[in-house]
Amino acid sequence: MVPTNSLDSRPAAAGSFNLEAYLADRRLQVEAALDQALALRYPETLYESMRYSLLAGGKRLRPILCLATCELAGGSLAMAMPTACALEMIHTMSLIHDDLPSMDNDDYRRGRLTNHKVYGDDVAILAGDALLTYAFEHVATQTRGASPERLLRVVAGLGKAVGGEGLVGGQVVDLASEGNPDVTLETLNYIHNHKTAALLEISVTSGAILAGADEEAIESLRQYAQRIGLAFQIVDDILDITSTPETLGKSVGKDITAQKVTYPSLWGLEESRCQANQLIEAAKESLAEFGELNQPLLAIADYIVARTY
Ligand code: GRG
Repeated sequence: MVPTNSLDSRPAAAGSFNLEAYLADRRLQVEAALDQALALRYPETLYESMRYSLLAGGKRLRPILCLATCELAGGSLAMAMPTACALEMIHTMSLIHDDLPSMDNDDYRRGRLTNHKVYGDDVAILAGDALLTYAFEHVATQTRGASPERLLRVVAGLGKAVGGEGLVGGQVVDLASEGNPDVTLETLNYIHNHKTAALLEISVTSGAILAGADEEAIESLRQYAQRIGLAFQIVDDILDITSTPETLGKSVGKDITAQKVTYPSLWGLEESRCQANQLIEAAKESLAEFGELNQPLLAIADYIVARTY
């Protein structure tokens, strides 16, 4: 049976798993928690700008992964929800900053005008800063039912995923590589392991850490996350070439215009799809020890390569 809206629903049993219903249910719960976590208040322009991007839709993949691994490890959705919301706040702030004229310079995101196009660069930068800092405050003050040691480990993991060893480091190397046709596969992997996979990794491991999973399980989940993380980025590069602005909700063809080396530019489209599929198969193998409880994570792995946006 597909889980319902209950805060403590368990993952569906093998063979009967309905990913579409599962994702829809989890998105609904994450949307409600995000809306509640970030009320409109003074100064209104700042909070409107934060809510504009945070509540603009998106796949909510990072929070859903965190909730899934918390359940997998025997925890509740309620226990992981503040971390799940924080992951989405961090992801959203990185999109706001990424879209700025001094970075990727995008006009559209999630099917609507980018934050700086509506609120101006100054407010967009500050909204990103406020979302980032609030994410940490929210996890630290709102998490219930996890020990202080586990909570501290999650907070430290979030910090590492965001900073110079994570998103920021990846973004700096990405910007420095623009227009350089000699970027190697090693550099490309560095960029995306940091820009994309690092946040997915803490999304996957944080839920399990909060629930008290043992180190072996956390390590298997880390391996799963690193593999889906790179596959996710390969698919992102493919969609930038093959999709439309209507489907993606943002500009397409950006990588070619910015003369970026991407997986398809190194390998071609067919080999890129093949590599993404291989990574997904390897990711699924990392979950063998979890038995039937691994159904949501297996299905999410398949979804990452099958997705159209
Ligand atoms: C984190 C302090 C700090 C600053 C930001 C701008 C920046 C540093 C990093 C860039 C990070 C970035 C934009 C990575 C790309 C990751 C990616 C593939 C995003 C698309 O994710 P989806 O498809 O988007 O899950 P939705 O809209 O569905 O949530």
